[in-house]
Amino acid sequence: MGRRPGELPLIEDYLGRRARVYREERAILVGVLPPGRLSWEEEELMVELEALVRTAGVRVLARVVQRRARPDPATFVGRGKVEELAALARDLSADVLVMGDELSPAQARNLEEATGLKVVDRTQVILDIFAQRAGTREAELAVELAQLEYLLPRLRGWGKALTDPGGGIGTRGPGETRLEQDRRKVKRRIQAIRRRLSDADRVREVRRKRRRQSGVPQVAIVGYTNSGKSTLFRALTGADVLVEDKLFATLDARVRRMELPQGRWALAADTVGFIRKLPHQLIPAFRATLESVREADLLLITVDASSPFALEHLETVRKVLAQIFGEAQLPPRLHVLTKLDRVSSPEQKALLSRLGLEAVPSLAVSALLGTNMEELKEEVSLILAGHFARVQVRIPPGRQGVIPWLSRLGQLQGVSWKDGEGLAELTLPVARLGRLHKARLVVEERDRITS
Ligand SMILES: Nc1nc2c(ncn2[C@@H]2O[C@H](COP(=O)(O)OP(=O)(O)OP(=O)(O)O)[C@@H](O)[C@H]2O)c(=O)[nH]1
Ligand SMILES: [Mg+2]
Repeated sequence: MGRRPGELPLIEDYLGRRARVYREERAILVGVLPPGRLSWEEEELMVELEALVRTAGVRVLARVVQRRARPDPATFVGRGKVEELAALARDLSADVLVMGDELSPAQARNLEEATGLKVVDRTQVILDIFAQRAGTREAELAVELAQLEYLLPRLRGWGKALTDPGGGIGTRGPGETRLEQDRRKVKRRIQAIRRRLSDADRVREVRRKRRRQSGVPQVAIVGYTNSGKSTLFRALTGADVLVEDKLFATLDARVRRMELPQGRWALAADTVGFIRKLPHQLIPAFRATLESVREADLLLITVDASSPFALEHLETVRKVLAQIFGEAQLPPRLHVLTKLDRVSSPEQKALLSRLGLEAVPSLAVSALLGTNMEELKEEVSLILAGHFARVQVRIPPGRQGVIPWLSRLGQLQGVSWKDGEGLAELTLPVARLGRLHKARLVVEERDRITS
């Protein structure tokens, strides 16, 4: 991101190489779990952490899980484990410990001092991925804000590093300690970013209102990260969006028109992937996604049917949706079981049929090969049928000029002419019917389907 003169340095300038993970680094992953839990919890923690770390580009050498009732307040893992980690890191020539949860500033500092290794937590890894991937100015600002909020309470914790000579960031005012000055600068920058983001919010608000007023139903594609949302979005809308076998390939909500059978259509939104325990600092960065989810008339929930953890991912998605909607009622949902072409083993097939037994209706597709995509569109069209009306519009002699307008208003299925008078068959959003009446056109509703 291009920094303007006078703007505050990035988080890296404060924390040095502690701020981020780097491609050439070699990592040991460390998690703490309560004793005797199910293996899925371990998988959930460690597999996801490994995927995150790999997405950030770092090599994973080992995973270490300690079973204890709760993390040690001073060093996260127990004292004995600290020694063990230091020895393991020496053996493997590892240089960074990646922790499975967010550490307190003191825990991170103590652990670093005790092991002589760099210590990075899950939040930092996620922030790092977001920073690498932010593609719009708004996303960049939201990520920077999250980083600064993470940094602020840690300025004290990293006191030693900051007072090291050479790590300088500007001169000190009289009577002001370096720490106070840093904190003030960070806070000022946080305020400035918040102001700029609220401008962006206003722009988005206008766009959102316009979409709502258009009366065109909105479909949000949501799901666990890497479940195939963008691939499905591309297949449904023809839009050219980034698809990658990485977590958080998509960072902002994109909206495109999606054509449906029976002359219907919808506005589809691709969204940021859900994961378990998203760092709270990142919630503003998810705002665009959250809004398109809340506004949706239909949620297409993608589930990677080829993943052995498909049911668990679905559970995570369900929890995130419950958080987003709170007391409000969820819109209609459809589970789209993706990557059908990869489902081949008996275990995978068994899982696929279990997924089909969920309370929410489902359809298995391969967006990559196009399998069942027409069926999916049919299904979506059916669910959204209530948003559309099919009408006949009488076009009085001399008013042929309205035809281009009609075809912008809806899908024009055809016009027949008799004695200079036209009869247009039109499918349009119910919310637009009033515009026909306003244009003083005589309308006969054909088959308004309500579902
Ligand atoms: N074989 C197969 N691979 C698929 C299919 N759909 C998606 N993929 C692959 O799965 C990976 C993730 O796909 P994306 O569409 O980027 O997933 P996403 O849910 O948008 O991911 P994030 O934006 O990172 O949360 C990519 O490597 C895709 O090529 C499918 O139907 N079949
Ligand atoms: Mg995506």
